[in-house]
Amino acid sequence: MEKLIITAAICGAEVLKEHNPAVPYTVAEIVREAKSAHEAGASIIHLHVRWDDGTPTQDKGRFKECIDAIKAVVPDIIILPSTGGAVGMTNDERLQPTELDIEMATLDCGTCNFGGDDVFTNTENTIKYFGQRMIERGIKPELEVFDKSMIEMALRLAKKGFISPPFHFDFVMGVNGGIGGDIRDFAFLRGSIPEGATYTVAGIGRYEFPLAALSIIDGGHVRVGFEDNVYLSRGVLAKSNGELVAKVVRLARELGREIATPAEARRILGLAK
Ligand code: KMH
Ligand code: ZN
Repeated sequence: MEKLIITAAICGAEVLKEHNPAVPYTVAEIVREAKSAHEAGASIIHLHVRWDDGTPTQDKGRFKECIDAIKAVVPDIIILPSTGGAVGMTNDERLQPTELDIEMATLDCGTCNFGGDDVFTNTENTIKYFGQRMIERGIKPELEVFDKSMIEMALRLAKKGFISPPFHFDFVMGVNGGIGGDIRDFAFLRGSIPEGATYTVAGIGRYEFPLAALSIIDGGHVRVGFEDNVYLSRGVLAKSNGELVAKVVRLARELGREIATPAEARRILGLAK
């Protein structure tokens, strides 16, 4: 079995300091959280950025500032910017980080309710547009799927040339509007991706660590972080993203799975560098 790639989703667009005071907004806070996650064992940082007041932005300059600042402290880490941004942003607003020198980016493969009146919109034409951009820029997409139909959408668009193999999926499970986070949900998604594809699992809220354990056993990879969950255990806020990553490392060690370095993650994912 390959070593375990741990992605830290350190910031997100929706989670606030009101949920956990350690949620990063400023560049310095984002660097602090990326460093803590890297030191604990993360090889990928899934990056959203904010203005200093916490407002989510896809501003290219802000992304560059954050990426440069992270790379100055942890030069080898893989940065995986979001092209999802926040609910309600336009496609071109969302695509700004793809204008930078990045190895990977998220590619959201369908529309999903996000609670209340929020709808995270990704039409077929949006997915084609984003996929095409990533092919042109040599950026490997992480295929974000919030439901099983989104795997089918990704594979259909791959046949039409908008997404290139080898595929790397992120099963985002337990979103209010997407697939649940139980074992049968995991098995359904896991059994629906093609042979040779890699995947990571991002369990939302209380699903984070049970799904991490399943993925560790199954040979998949794991995403944790404040974007998905702010608790280390029931009622106990994590002090940092590093604490969440460290818990995955402990689970992996107990289950006999080694942790991938960024260089090993690049090899496993077929990244050029
Ligand atoms: N914040 C969500 C609306 C991604 O990063 O691509 C979208 C999201 C997915 O977080
Ligand atoms: Zn995200």
